[in-house]
Amino acid sequence: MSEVVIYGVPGSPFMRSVLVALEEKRAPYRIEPVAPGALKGAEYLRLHPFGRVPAIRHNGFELYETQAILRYVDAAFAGPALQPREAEAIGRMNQAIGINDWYLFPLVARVIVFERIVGPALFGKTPNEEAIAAALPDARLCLGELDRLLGRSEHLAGAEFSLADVQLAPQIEYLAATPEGSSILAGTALRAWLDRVGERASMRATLPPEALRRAA
Ligand SMILES: N[C@@H](CCC(=O)N[C@@H](CS)C(=O)NCC(=O)O)C(=O)O
Repeated sequence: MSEVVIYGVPGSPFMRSVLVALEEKRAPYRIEPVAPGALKGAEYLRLHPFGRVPAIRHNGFELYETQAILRYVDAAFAGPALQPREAEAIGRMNQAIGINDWYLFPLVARVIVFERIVGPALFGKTPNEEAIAAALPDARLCLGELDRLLGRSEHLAGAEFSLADVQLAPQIEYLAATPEGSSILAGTALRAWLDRVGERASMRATLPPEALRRAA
């Protein structure tokens, strides 16, 4: 089995989702770290013209966009299926992934996690309290809606662990480490889900670098 090369900034929650999927599949992989300052450089832009992480190369095949990579990994490797087969579960999985990509990451995590954790730990910045306060309504909406959709299910798409959990858990784990995320999640089913999913070997094996964990 040839290894997957993952290009990314260690600590990126999107990159961690890819690592979690590979761990779940027990697929061989190697991380090729990219410095944040190199993301918009000519060399990296050849691999990912939008200058984001992650991107992968596998058997000469190059791919970027986390959703696409996750589905590729699920199709390319044996091991437990990471996508349900039943229509409603497929719908829920894709809905949760959409909420992440359109609302949770750009409107909430990108602000609160950056201001509280990434900025101070990696760039020595002081949190911008106004930006954090402005993101709170979307944080309540996103986490509240994910909590509602999860309901009494074990996982986001229903009974089975799926790409929805793979995509959302790294993002929500970071948010949960901020005072704002922690307070919104307190006592919710989503908090219990995060604790359950966070105990999986794939999540334990892919923890963010120490500097980011210390800052949380
Ligand atoms: N749609 C992309 C989003 C990836 C993304 O935004 N990654 C962040 C790191 S977590 C990034 O590359 N940020 C660098 C930047 O915004 O310049 C995906 O799903 O892979």
